[in-house]
Formats: sequence, structure tokens, C-alpha cells
Amino acid sequence: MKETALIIPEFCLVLLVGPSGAGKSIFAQRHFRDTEVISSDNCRGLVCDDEGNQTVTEDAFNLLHTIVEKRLKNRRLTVVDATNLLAKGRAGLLRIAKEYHTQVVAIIFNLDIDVCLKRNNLRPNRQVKPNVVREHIRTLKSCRKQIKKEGIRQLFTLNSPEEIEAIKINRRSLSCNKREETGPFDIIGDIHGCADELEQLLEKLGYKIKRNKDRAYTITPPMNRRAIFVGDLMDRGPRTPDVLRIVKSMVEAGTALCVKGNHEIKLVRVLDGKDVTLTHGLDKSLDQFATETSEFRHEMRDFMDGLVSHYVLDGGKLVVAHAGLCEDMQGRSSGAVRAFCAYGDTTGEKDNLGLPIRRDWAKLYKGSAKVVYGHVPNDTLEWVNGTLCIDTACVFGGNLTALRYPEMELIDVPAAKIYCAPAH
Ligand SMILES: [Mn+2]
Repeated sequence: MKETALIIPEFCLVLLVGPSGAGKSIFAQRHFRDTEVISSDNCRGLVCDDEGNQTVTEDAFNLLHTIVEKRLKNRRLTVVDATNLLAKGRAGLLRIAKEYHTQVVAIIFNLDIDVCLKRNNLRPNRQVKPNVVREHIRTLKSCRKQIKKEGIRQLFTLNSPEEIEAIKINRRSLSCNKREETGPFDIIGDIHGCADELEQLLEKLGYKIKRNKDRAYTITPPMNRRAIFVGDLMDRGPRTPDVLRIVKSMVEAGTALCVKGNHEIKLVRVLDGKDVTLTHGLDKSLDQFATETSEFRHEMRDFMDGLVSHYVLDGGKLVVAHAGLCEDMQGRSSGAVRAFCAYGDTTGEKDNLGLPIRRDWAKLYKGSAKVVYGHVPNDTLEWVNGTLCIDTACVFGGNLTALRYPEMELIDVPAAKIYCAPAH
């Protein structure tokens, strides 16, 4: 049989799901490191010296959950080798995965009863009764649909010993993981449609700008340098389409990275026809988009939608996210991580000006990675516990600022005018 690759994230929780005798342990041994596999049988053995003892189930699973928790906390891929057939049992593991912002992958061993019984008979000392195996298989048939609804990101079903034999596991990097990229970088704050200031700043940083006949840009960075944009490219300012042209061309040429801001999220929703209130300068962007082609709008929509929430760079020494990111979310992917990156640590409440109330995560930050972000317009630039907000309110008449990394040098250009009156 031809080899089949299962592609799973480098960091995830893998649940092996299937009856006793399905070959889960052999599979785990073949494809994962010993320390990556946490088996319920092994945990039974650890708590009472007898891997087949079913009376210590509660203690064994408490231990299993504790080990899974510690591993996910340390961002280690973890495989749970247990039957995982009951929703109640899976729920505890899914809760831990959610707490540590870990994607869950399920590999289902959907084998014939005869295969399982035969294999079960070969197990030394810890055979499971045939009627228990039969019950497992009945439960599996009914739980497959249920598993899909539990928020498991990837589900693979293996239907025969031959299929299992042909599997190869490939691990892919999470899209936020760019640890191997060491820079040097020029990290640029919230632009909000201020293309004049962006062009000036890029030139000041040594980038060569060429405008082509079709209004597209070719930007050539100085030797080895790359730009990183913190998001919020659009809204409020006068030239949003050009800012998008510049950033998209650089990202596609590999001369820049860009993370997703809350304004990108909202503009994509508008372009998708969703019902969105046109506040915070969104109306300006739509006016500017109206004179562009529909092809341009589609291209930019896909570009913005495809941006990643944050990047972990330079061996983990640098994190870039639009609204910042606390330590225990860095290098992870979940709805909560994406929300923090785009909106910050919001309480869900608003102040008397209608602005969201934010917790001051930077004040509490103890991580070793430097975190560079934008989102909150500031008059001054100040490192707080290794974090720096570089949104210096260009569109409100402030500056557009870049941080040169690793030099930690700040370069800025002043706004040509006040494009928008600040809300505070
Ligand atoms: Mn923002």
C-alpha cells in the first residue's frame, strides 16, 4: 500500500481513539517519541504496579491529566494513548487543551471486531474481555459524529491494518512560528492609510521605492533587512489602497511580514458583505475602495484574511502582535490567542467614551521575549517589562514609528497633518 502522510501541527494534543486491541500503542510507539506518548495503561502501572488493573481508573486518569497539562504548558506535542471513546473522558482532555491554547487532533482506529479480538488475545497479561471489546466498537460507531462537534481541529480515520501500516506522520510548523528568522527587522507601527508617511519612513530606513505604471509598487530593502508591519494598515487615513499595495507586494516578495490587526478583521467582514457599523474610519476606506477594481478588492480581502495573528521570531526572543501578547499565549493558536492579538486583553466593557476597557497586560508581563506591538495610540514610546507599543498615532497627527531590531533604535517621521481627530 502507498504511504499516506498525516500532516499534524508540531505542537498539538493527539488523541488516539479506538477499542482495545486496535493497535494504538504500537502505532504510538512507531510514530512518536516515548516521552510524547502518555498511555492510560502506563499510568495504571505507575499508580499500582499493574497495567491491567481497572479498579484504579480514577487515579490513573488523574495522573494522565496532570502529565498532559504539564506537557501542554511547556508547549510539547502530546499523544494520549487511551480508548478515548467516552465524551466525558475526552471532555477533560479538551478542557486542558483549551486552557493551554493547543489544537487537538484525533486519530480514529475504526477496525473490524475480529481484528481487535485477535490482537487483544495476543496481549500478554492484560487482555480485555471480548464483550468489553465489542462494547468499545459499538461506542466508537456512535461517537464519531460526536467527536466532530467537539471542536477537534483535525480528524483522521484509519479503517484497516493496511491503512494503519501505510501511515507516515509529518509535523508542520504553526504559522506563527518563525523562530528561525533572525532579522534584522524594521518593525513598523499602525499606518491607518497614511501612505505618504509610510513611503517617507521606508526611505528613511533605506528602502528603495519604485512605483510602476499599473500603480503597483516594487520595494527593495537595504541589505538583509525585512520589514514587519504590526497591522491596522487601513481606515481613517487618505491612502489605504496604496498602503495595502505596498505591504502586500513586500509580503509576497518575502521582504516583509505583517500580522493581522482589528481593522483588517473588520474590513474583511465588510468586504464579505457582513453587517458592520462603518465607524472608526472604515467609511473612508470604503470610499477609497470604490474607485478600485473589484479584482483589487478581492485580492486585498484575501491578503488581509490570510494574515497571521502573531509571529514568534529570532529563536523566541522577539514576538510581534498587533495588540501585544502575554507569555502563555505566545507561539500558540486558538480563538482566544487571535482575539488577544487583535484587540488586546479586553474586559468586554466600554468606558464613557465608548472605548473598550483594557487590562494592562504589559505591566504584568514577565516573559523573556521582547513583545513589539501597536493598537493603542501613544504620545510617547516607553519599554514596559520588555514590551513596546510603537503606535505613535500617525493618523491623529503624531508620528509613524519604526523599531530597528536588534539595534533597538527608533526611527520616525511626523504626520503631514491631522487626518482624524482623536477620540480622547
Ligand atoms: Mn488596532
